[in-house]
Amino acid sequence: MKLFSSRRSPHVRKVLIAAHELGLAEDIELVPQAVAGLTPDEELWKHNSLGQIPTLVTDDGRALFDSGVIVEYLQSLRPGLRLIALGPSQRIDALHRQAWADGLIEILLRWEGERRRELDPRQPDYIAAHRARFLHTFDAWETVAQAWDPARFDIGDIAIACALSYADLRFASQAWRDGRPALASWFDRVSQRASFTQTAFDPA
Ligand SMILES: N[C@@H](CCC(=O)N[C@@H](CS)C(=O)NCC(=O)O)C(=O)O
Repeated sequence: MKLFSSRRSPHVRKVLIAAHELGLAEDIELVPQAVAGLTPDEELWKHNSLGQIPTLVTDDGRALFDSGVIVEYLQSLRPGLRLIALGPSQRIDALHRQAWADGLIEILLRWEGERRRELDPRQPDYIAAHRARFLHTFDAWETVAQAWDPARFDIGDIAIACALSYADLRFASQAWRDGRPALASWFDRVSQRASFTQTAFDPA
C-alpha cells in the first residue's frame, strides 16, 4: 500500500498511529507530500481529486480517503484487533470521539492558515472565534477525560491524541495543559506508546 502523506499532518498521523497499532506500518510505503502547497502533486491528484492527504492506494489499486475511511480499511485487514469496536454503542462512541477530534483539527488548521496569511490583514474576529471553539473543546475533553478507561486506545483516543499533539506543534503558546490535569495526564500516558513515538511530527 502507498500512503500520500506528510510528517506534519495530524490527519496523516492518525492513520499512521492506527497502522502501527494494527501491525500494518511495515506494509505501507510513505509517499511524501508538501502540506498546504497551492498545487497538489500530479500523482496525488490522479488518486484524489480533492488533492488532500492522507490518501491511500491499496495493493489492488483502489484509492481511499479520507483519514476515517482509511482507518476503517486498515481495520478491515486486521479484524482480530479492534480500534473500532463492533458493538453498536461502543462503535458510535469511538466514531463520535474521532469526529470530535477531527473537527477540532479542522479548526486548528483554519486558525493556523489565518495566522500565516500575509497578503491581507488578519481577521481578529475569525481568530477569536476559532480560539473559542478550541477552548470549549479542550474544556469539554478535560471533563470527559476523567472517566476514560486507561486500558482503552481506540480510534477516538488516537484522533484526540493527534489533535492534542497538533496543538502542541502549532499552538504551544495556548498552554492547553494549564487547568486541565486529567487531559494532560491522559495525554502523557498515551504519548508514550510506540505507535505515538514512532510517528512524531517533523516540526521543521
Ligand atoms: N477530512 C480529511 C481532511 C484532510 C486534510 O485536511 N488534509 C490536509 C493536511 S492535514 C490537506 O491535505 N491540506 C491540503 C489541502 O487541503 O489542499 C481527512 O480526515 O483526511
